Amino acid sequence: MASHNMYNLVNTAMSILALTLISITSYAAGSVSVMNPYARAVAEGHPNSAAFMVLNNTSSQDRALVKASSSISNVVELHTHKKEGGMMRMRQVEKIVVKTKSQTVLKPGGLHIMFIGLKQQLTVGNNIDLALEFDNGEIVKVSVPVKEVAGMGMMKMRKQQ
Ligand SMILES: [Cu+2]
Repeated sequence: MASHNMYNLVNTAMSILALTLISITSYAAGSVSVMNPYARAVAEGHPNSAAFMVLNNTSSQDRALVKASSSISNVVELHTHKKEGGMMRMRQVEKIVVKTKSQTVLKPGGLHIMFIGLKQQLTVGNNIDLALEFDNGEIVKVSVPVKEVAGMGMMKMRKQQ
C-alpha cells in the first residue's frame, strides 16, 4: 500500500537523522575531532574546573578553536598556563590553534578549557556537555566524562611555599 510505503520512508529518514545527531554528540563533525576528553572533578563549593582533550585536525588547513560553551558554568574560557616570576599562572587566550594534519593537546598545566562559576558539582562518573566552535564555524558537541585529575601546577607551587 502506498501510504504504508510512505510511512516506512519517513521512518527510515527519521532513523538516519537520529543516527547523525548521535554521531555528532559523541565525537566529531567535519575536519576536527575531539579525542579522549575529560573534566576535573572538584569538591562541592569549588567555583572552577577545567576540561582537557586532544584536538585532531585532519583537514588541509590550519584550524583554531575560538569558543567553548557549556551549561555547567556561568563562563567558559580558553586558557593556557604561563610561567611568570617562577609561578605558573593561567592566562585567557583568544584561540587554540590546531595546525593542519596535526594534534593539539589540552592537558593539566598547559592549554585547557576553563569553567568559571560552576552551577553544579562535578562528580567522578558524571558527564558534562561541551560545545566547541572552530574558526570555520564548525561546532563539535562533546559529552565529557568527569575524572579525578591531579592538582594544577599553581596549587602545587602554593603548597611548597
Ligand atoms: Cu584556567
